[in-house]
Amino acid sequence: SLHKSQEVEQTYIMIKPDGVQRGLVGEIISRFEKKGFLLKGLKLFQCSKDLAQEHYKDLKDKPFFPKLTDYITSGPVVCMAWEGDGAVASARKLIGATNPLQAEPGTIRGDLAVQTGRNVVHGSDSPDNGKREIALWFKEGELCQWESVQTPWLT
Ligand code: FUP
Repeated sequence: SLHKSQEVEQTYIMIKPDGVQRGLVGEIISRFEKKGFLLKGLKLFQCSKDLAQEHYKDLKDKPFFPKLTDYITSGPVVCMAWEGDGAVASARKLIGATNPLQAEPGTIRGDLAVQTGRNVVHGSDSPDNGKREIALWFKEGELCQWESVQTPWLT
């Protein structure tokens, strides 16, 4: 079934509406692909307010929560599931700090964004949230079980 291959860590990465609008989809996907993680799911998707609220439920009492869910639903996002040992923490490093002005050069947010409220990409903050978010954003059958022939060169 959908969430069986969980000996291997998976992270949910999402290009937010500003990343899609600004034509940064290829650039952002490319960074995870070049790093060497395995792409297990990918789709362009317009999400509902309900889904955005569920995704960010831990932040529901924050003052910026309504703006955040408006932003995430303002246009299509790109949903991705990436797999690999240590993928969650490594993806967070590739993404950079939440505030793009504090994100290091070389990170996605450090190179491509200026506003916390328009920080172009999301990445799960724990392996458990990786599982939870992939189950939330993808339906059964939308994830592919495959092995890259490059794997022996990467692990
Ligand atoms: P991150 O894990 O880096 O995405 O950061 P958080 O989970 O803390 O925040 C989720 C999203 O809420 C951020 F990507 C942007 C938004 N946010 C704000 O708009 N203002 C804030 O002060 C903090 C976060």
